Amino acid sequence: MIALALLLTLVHPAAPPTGDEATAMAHWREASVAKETAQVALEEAYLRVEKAWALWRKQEEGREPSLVEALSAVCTEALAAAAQQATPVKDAREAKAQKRAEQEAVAAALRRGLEERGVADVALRDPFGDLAAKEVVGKPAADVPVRLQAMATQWLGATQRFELLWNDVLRHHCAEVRAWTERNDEWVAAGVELDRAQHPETYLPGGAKARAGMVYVPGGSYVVGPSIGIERKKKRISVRPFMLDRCEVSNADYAAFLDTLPPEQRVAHVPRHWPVDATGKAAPPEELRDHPVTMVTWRNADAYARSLGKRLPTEDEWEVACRGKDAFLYPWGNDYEEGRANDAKANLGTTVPVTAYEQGASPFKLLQMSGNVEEWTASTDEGETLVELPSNIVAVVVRGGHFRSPPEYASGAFRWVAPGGSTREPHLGFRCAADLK
Ligand SMILES: [Ca+2]
Repeated sequence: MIALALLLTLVHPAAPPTGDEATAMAHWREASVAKETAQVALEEAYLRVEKAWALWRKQEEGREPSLVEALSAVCTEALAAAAQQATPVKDAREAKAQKRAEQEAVAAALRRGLEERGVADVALRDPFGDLAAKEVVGKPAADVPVRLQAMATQWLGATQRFELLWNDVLRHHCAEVRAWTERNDEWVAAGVELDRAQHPETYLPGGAKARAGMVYVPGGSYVVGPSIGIERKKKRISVRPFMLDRCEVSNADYAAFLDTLPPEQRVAHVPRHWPVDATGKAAPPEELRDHPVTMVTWRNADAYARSLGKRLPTEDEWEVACRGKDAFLYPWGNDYEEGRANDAKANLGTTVPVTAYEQGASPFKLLQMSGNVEEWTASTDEGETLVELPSNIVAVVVRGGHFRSPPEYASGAFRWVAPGGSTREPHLGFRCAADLK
């Protein structure tokens, strides 16, 4: 069945990329290459600095004078020279500038001191110099050795691991890391642009991404009807913008919902054909995990939607999402085309995965608005929106037809009803809507 669905997909190959898509793809490729180059540079920098650090530690073992003594001497000298050059300051701004100049002079002296001790790698030498200068400038001269000792211990301590030094200190001061972060940001931005070009329907006005797995359906004026089945006249309606699940809710999605319920609540929501183990845990047959959930009542569907902060779509919302601004008869247009939906003509006699039949997508890129399983809505035949089901026999509108429906019954025009509290069918499922925040 899956193989057949895949075969059918081949009948309608994907369209070549549009100009915008091609530009976005070119950006994405360019940014991907830049990021990979930066990644290599970063890895090289890490290894180089780690090597320099290991050498530094080794050289400093038992060396006389110790590193701290040597750097303390350099530091004290630089501080004394800075003190001699200091002039009286008029205000806080001048005091700040003088302190900064002093820090720079001490940092430069420390860098020279480190170079004399064999530390040549700038990624290691410069941050130590800069951070140590900040530690000692403006503090009593007698504290210099203690403060340098504390820093040197952090950098050179026997138990110090290089990755901690790198992550906690060096990476914030390392040019390679900054370059890598910039390349990474570019790569992410290019990916978003590519996604936006390929899937504009998953973005809300203003640029935010719609909820995962949902598409944006713009609000406004639409024509619905005329309908067959349970008839409804043609009319113009207005809907608020909303989001709708791109696919029917799958068995795997529904199983995840059941897992969140305590056992006493779960039992009311388990589709009857699912095996239940001794602990009360229910799971769909493995080969049907990506097929639509079926044998669920309106209450089950409603509970699922609520668990995710979603809701069932009204009949009007469902219809405009299926038929689009042009009020097509079928999701893809006004003419029936075999191979675009899992309906009776497909002759499969059962469901297919919820992501199949991309070639049957609606104008808003929703899948299987025609066929596979028909879908619960939140509306009664009279057009009332159900917040809850007042009784089991309330007739709820179901739309879209299913795998045994002839084409006209799997069209956007066909509507039917089913008692919401008691109907469980192997050809009836649902998808969820959500409001824009
Ligand atoms: Ca469907």
